[in-house]
Amino acid sequence: MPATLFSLFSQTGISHKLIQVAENVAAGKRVTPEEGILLYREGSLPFLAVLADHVRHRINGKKVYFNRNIHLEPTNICVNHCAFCSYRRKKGEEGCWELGISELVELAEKHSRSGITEIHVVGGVHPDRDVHFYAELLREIKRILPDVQIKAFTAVEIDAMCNFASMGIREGLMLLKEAGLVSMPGGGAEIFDETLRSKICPDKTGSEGWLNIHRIAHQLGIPTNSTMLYGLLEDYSQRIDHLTRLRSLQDETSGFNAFIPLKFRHYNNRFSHIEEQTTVEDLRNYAVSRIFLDNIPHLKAYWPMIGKQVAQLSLAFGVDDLDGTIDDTTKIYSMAGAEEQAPTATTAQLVEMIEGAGYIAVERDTLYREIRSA
Ligand code: V47
Ligand code: SF4
Repeated sequence: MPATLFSLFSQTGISHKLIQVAENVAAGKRVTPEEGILLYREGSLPFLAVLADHVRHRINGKKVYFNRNIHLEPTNICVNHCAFCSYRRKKGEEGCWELGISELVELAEKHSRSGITEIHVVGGVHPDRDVHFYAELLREIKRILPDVQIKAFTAVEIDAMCNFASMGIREGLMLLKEAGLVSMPGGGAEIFDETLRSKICPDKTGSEGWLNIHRIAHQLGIPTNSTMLYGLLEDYSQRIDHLTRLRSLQDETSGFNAFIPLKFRHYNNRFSHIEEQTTVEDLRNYAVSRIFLDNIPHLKAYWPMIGKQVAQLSLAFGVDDLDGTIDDTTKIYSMAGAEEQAPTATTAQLVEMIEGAGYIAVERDTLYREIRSA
């Protein structure tokens, strides 16, 4: 770190240990788990902002990516019982839905008129829908919209749909890839710490299972995203444990495109009594994630979860991806109490958010190939 910045930090009463971490980061060295915990515990908002912005510049310059996308949520009927979920319903319960293939394709076609390049498919684990059903869905979408890229199914959904068809994960993923899957979203990771995981999502795919499904996807040439659910009972060392496991897998495969911190929203679920994290803590979390995950190229702020204003602010804390236009097609976060009850952003709005914060807006496709710079 240049001497001027070093002396600036020492004048603000920041500990010698933290300044040492800053020097290492400035020199391009990897942050250890112990240093990661220190950043979470002691790093002030402006200190973390400077370091995270430094790392984001090294990896992405001043570019901020977005895409034109919609979500398709085939069903919210789910065999699992995650205690933080506000979305899941039992079969026949009020508020449940299950859309058939033709209804889903009709929805996709309707939204395609706005020029989307990506469809993100994600939903509950429906007990009667296996990998053959979902492969057929992808084939039908591709038949009608051959140019649209499909990012679909969390590792948890893949695990269950293959299991229901008595098919191995590798075989199932190959079938889905053949049917049109180009990428997988990062959901279902929650928090890897096994003790906490067994409290918040006891019947979900385990941590090692989640990581292994992503490993197999990467080996098959299917890039994926990664997430961490935060603000729900975990401590900083459990967050760093989670990030360390992601970083190790990325060292092995290089298959993760993006990391998306998912803020626990507490409306209408079994953890409603837990206060949500503050905006300052959200921004600190983006920054530490950017500093720690030196090998995952993109850090995404998912604005339907966090709101457009905080998403714009997050750009100063290492974020370089604002997801997409969405067009009011997802219910996961509106049902959990997010500010965005009908999440929609125009391309112009996303560009304005990015340029307004002093960055360069770049429209991307699902695989982060640049479509156009504003
Ligand atoms: O796995 C559910 C989370 C995830 C709540 O890859 C909750 O581009 C907070 O993974 N509070 C699914 N989080 C969504 C997801 C995602 C979203 C956007 C983009 C991408 C991507 C992936 O939603 C679940 C779970 O971690 N979730 N309920 C809640 N109350
Ligand atoms: Fe089902 Fe996903 Fe909700 Fe868990 S978070 S209950 S897997 S829909």
